[in-house]
Amino acid sequence: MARKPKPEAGGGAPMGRRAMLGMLGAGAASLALAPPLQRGWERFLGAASQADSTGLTGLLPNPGGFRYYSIVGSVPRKDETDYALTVDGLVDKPKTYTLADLRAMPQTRVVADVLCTDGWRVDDTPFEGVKLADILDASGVRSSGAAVRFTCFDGAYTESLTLEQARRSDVLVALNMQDEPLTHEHGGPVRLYVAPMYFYKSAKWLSGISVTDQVVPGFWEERGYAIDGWLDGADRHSDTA
Ligand SMILES: Nc1nc2c(c(=O)[nH]1)N[C@H]1C(S)=C(S)[C@@H](COP(=O)(O)O)O[C@H]1N2
Ligand SMILES: [Mo]
Repeated sequence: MARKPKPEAGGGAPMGRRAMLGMLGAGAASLALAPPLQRGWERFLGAASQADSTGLTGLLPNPGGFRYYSIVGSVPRKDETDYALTVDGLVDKPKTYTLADLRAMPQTRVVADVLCTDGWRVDDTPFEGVKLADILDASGVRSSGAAVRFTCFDGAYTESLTLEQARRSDVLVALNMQDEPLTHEHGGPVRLYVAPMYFYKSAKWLSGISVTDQVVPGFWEERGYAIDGWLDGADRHSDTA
């Protein structure tokens, strides 16, 4: 599948009809190639046609909200009673964290612009949680470790980072978004948040962190997305935590 179209500049600006039709075309192309997204696109287009007789209003840049993405139709709900985050792979001290464990660790707040490759953005969004670097440090990463693989309790989505990327201070195991506990729809109770990269890197419903000896491409990366999902202008060499 081709890479999703690049985001429009300037979030709230009206989009020309040509651009809207271009997005429709891109959507139709991904329908053919990515069946799991089809339901999402149908809901999306359905909502658009309800909102406006042209059927295109919903494709305008979102004035302030997020769109929900899930590659699967339903995801189990988890809370403090049954949530678990497993850290394993090339580490000396594998560990399983409860939500209470994560809440008891030092919390970091990062405010940055969220951008999806589909063209919507939400500027200045606060996320808060535990630095992934702290979790990696506590696990005793072996010298053979070079990358991190993320798995999710939706049972399907995966993501990856190099160890160097994973140790940045703007990469969080996030518990809060917009200063509220992460909702189920946004990947709660715990999601990954990779501030300097496109939002597909920020795996929702995070359940596993595994240190690997090389990058294992994630769900979208196996389908043509860049493994390094840097945003334009991101400082790729930001100091580590
Ligand atoms: N588990 C899981 N994580 C995911 C996705 C997904 O489908 N499943 N979609 C990704 C994409 S493409 C985007 S844009 C964001 C959307 O996050 P939101 O639903 O909170 O807006 O989640 C990312 N993380
Ligand atoms: Mo996305």
